[in-house]
Amino acid sequence: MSVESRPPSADTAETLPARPAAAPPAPGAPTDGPLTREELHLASRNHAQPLEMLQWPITPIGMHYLLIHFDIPRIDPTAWRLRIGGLVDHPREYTLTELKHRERRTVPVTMECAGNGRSLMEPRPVSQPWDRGGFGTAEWTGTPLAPLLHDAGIPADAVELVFTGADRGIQGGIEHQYARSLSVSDAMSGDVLLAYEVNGQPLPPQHGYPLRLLVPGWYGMTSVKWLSSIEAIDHAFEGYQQAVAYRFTQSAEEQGAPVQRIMPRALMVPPGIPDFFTRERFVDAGPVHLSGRAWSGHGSVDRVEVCVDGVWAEAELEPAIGPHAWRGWSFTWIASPGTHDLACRASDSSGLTQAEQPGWNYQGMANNAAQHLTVTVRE
Ligand SMILES: Nc1nc2c(c(=O)[nH]1)N[C@H]1C(S)=C(S)[C@@H](COP(=O)(O)O)O[C@H]1N2
Ligand SMILES: [Mo]
Repeated sequence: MSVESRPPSADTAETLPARPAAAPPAPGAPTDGPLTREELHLASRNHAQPLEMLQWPITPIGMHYLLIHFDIPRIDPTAWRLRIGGLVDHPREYTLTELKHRERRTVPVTMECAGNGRSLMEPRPVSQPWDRGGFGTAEWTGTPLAPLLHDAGIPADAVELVFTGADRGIQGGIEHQYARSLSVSDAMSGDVLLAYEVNGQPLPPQHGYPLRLLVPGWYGMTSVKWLSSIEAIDHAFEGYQQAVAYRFTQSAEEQGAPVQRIMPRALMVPPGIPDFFTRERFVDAGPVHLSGRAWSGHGSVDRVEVCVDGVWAEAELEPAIGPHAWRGWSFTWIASPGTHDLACRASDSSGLTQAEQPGWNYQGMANNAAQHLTVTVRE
C-alpha cells in the first residue's frame, strides 16, 4: 500500500471545500464543529513534536515544538540591542557580544505550550489546535538574568519587569508587540536565562534569534522570543498577552487567574507501528517495552503510572536530566491478542497528579488530561 492510499473520506488540504460565506468562529469561541481553515493554518505554522521523538532525551531542535503568534522577525545581529530601562537605576543597552561575554550557563529545560491539549477539550476552544505535541526539551545556553538586573539596579518601587519581543501583530483586535511580565522576585530567580544558543548552535530564527528569555518551569508564553527590551514598572503589566490571553476563564468576558507553571504530564512513545491515516497502533503479542517521559513545573515528577485496560501499575523512573527537565519512564507490558487501552499519568512532589478530565476553560489552557492510546495486538 502506498503511503498516499487512504480512505476516500479523508480530504486533503487541496480538496477541502471552499470556505463557507459565514464568518469563521472568533478565535477562542469554543465549538464542537470540524477543524477550521484558520486552525489548519496555525497548526501548520506551529508544529508539534511527534511523540516518537520522546525517545530522545534532548529534542533535536528541528523537532522541538514551535509557537509563533505573529511573524518571525528578521533581526540584524549587529544592529540589535537589548535595552534595559524603565524604573531601573542605570538604564543601558547591551550588544549580543557583550551579553555573550557575561557568565555563560547551559541548562536542559522542558518547555510546553500552555495550549497543549487544547483540541482535545470539548467544546474545543478555537486557536492553535494542539493535540499533545506542544512540548520539547532542549539545552539552552545563555547568561543568567539576575546579575544583569542587579547591575541595572531595581528600585524598591518596581513591581514587575516587562519583556518585549520584536514581533508585532494584532490579537483580540489589539495591535501590540508580543510582551509578557514577571514579578521582580520571579525574574530574579536564579534559573531565569537570557538564551542565545540552543543545543549548541545560535538560536534559529523561529526560536527567537538572537536572544530569548527562558523561564524554566513556566508555560512557554513566558519565555519571550526575539527579546528587545526589559523594562521595570511600578504596577501590574496590562498588555494583551498578560491581562487577556493566558488566563483561566469560563467566558470571553471574565478576567480569571493567570496561567503560570507547567502542570504535570507523562507521555508515552506510541508502541509498535502506526496506521498511516488513523495513527492507530499495532504490536505483536508478548512482552512490549513501553516508555516515555514525564515533567512538571510545580515540582519534580516522583511517580509515573501506566494503565492497561483500566488497571494502573507503577512505571520505572530514570533520573531527571536536570532540575527543570523531564525524566524517562518505562514499563513492560505482556500484550495479549485483541484491542487494548493504554494510558499513563504523572504525579509530582507538590502533590499534583494528572486527572482523566481536568476542568474545561475558555482559552483551552493547561489541559493535562492523561494520554490514552488504543493498541491492537496481533498473534
Ligand atoms: N516574542 C514572542 N515570544 C514568544 C511567542 C511569540 O509569539 N512571540 N510565543 C510564546 C509561546 S505561546 C510559546 S509556547 C513559546 C514557544 O517557544 P518555541 O517556539 O521556541 O518552542 O514561545 C513564547 N514566546
Ligand atoms: Mo504557547
